[in-house]
Amino acid sequence: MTEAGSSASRFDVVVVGAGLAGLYALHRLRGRGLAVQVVEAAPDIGGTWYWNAYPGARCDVESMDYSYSFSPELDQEWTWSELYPAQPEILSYIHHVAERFDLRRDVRLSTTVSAATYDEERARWSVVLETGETLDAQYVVFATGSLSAPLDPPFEGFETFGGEWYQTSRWPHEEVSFDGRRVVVIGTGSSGVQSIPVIAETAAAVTVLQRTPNFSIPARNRPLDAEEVARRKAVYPAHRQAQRDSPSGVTVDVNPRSAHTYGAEEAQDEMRRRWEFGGAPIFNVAFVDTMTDVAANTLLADFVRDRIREKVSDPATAELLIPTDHPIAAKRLCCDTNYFETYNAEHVELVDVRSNPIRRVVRDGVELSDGTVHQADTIVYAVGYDALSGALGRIDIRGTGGRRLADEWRDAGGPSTYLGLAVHGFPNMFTVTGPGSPSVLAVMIVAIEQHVEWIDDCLAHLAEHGLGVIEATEVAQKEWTDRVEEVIQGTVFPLATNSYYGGANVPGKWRRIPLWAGGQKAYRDICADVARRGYEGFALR
Ligand code: N01
Repeated sequence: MTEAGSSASRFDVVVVGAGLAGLYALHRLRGRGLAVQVVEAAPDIGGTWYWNAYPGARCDVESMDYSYSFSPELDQEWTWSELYPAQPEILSYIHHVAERFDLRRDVRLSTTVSAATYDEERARWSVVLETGETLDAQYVVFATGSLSAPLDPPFEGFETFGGEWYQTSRWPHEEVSFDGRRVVVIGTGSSGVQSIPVIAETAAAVTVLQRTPNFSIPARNRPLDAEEVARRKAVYPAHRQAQRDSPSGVTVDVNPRSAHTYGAEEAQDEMRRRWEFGGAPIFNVAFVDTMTDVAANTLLADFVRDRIREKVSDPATAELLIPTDHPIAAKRLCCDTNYFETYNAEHVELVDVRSNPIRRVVRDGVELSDGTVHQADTIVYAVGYDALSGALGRIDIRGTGGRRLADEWRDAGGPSTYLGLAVHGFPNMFTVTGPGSPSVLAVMIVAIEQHVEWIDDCLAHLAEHGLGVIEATEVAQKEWTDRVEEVIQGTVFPLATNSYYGGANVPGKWRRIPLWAGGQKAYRDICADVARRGYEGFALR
């Protein structure tokens, strides 16, 4: 193994990305004496939680669940202030972890990786930086995130706008004021749903240009009091294990009963109880068959539709806000604070740009197809990401025989991986929460820890057995990709035909859902079995 510091550009492992995944990979792999270099494009660590500093940005998983579980001491010493953590608090937590485990010294910030090429003769990767430098490594770990390749404003003329404009996915770290401003917001996914109510608190006028409405569940966020925190901390280790043993990474009350076993009133009571409790994780498991049975799903969707009608005073606005084109939770379920209520304010207007699409951005606002111009001082774009494979696709990754990862996946009609961890033809390369794993269907930090620990164990196994190369076999990759597809086809996810889960939001992108929908725990067990059987499905040498 390479000695740390023996050569400035030679490492055992290069990790791309210094978000929650890359930082944990650094901690684990360095802890075993490997020379690790993390490369991060942003000016600071944090990944998603660095970039998404938009007003209202908050995690939709409870803070005491959405944090690293690898250190019981860390669990005890850090105290969250709110049930659902806001972006600044998560970023502070990440900074704390980096200081506590002395991570920053092996992270290179403001450095973009442009290419990575596998040299078969040397069995090593050359990781090329935008600076022109090359890092040489035995292994490369892409901790690049599932929702990290932002889409630019997709409108002609966006750069000609005379006012200020922002992207939720690349929010500046300086104060942005909406005071007295006319703000146009484009996009009503999770980012729009979270930011619109906060922007409306100070803006003079807010115009939301909505193409597709989304389901959203009230977060019912609140401060955490000392007693509750102490109570939870007392059972933290057992709670962490329960998270790992759960279907999605959180220990919510999963209803084991089918919606079909309920009488009408009893079903309403069950859904009402979950709605009042708040948060998306408990709501989409209201019935065991919510995600597999259209009628069960419709029952839940109709319940939310009725709640939207109750919340929004103007019936026409309410109808516009009600999703009708996809099953509930088949696109990522949003979680909000006062989202629907915001449309009751006099200065907030909802405009349907499905029937009258955005034509272009002009100097003083946004012009629709019928010629209407919505005047703006500020435009906020919350238009989403080239998800799941986008960050990997933006790097020129070449494996054996010069094969390009992006071309392989394009030609295969979508990402093809083994376990979402490795790709045939790309030896010694790992992806953390890659396509083909539970990824965005699981609580991300739980999924991250599982992947990083699996990779760490794998590298230990190779070292112990005097091996230096690992590659997914073509057969194992095909079988896994088929299995992922088979599982997703047994769910309602494919009925959401315009979801980023299936690549629909990026013109020309693959159209399949490369997500393991069989549950986080089942997936974890499969990965553990693969390792136990001597890394079955991988060729080792
Ligand atoms: O992105 P999105 P996001 N004209 O893709 C609209 C995570 N996240 O950043 O649906 C008009 O969901 C587009 O409309 P349509 C979470 O996993 C989590 O909001 O394509 N509109 C849609 O409304 C989430 O799912 C948290 O018709 C256009 C919006 O832009 C994921 O990140 C918070 C348009 C994009 O929505 C992505 O969420 C934030 C056009 N030409 C994010 N192009 C939490 O933890 C796009 N749109 C709570």
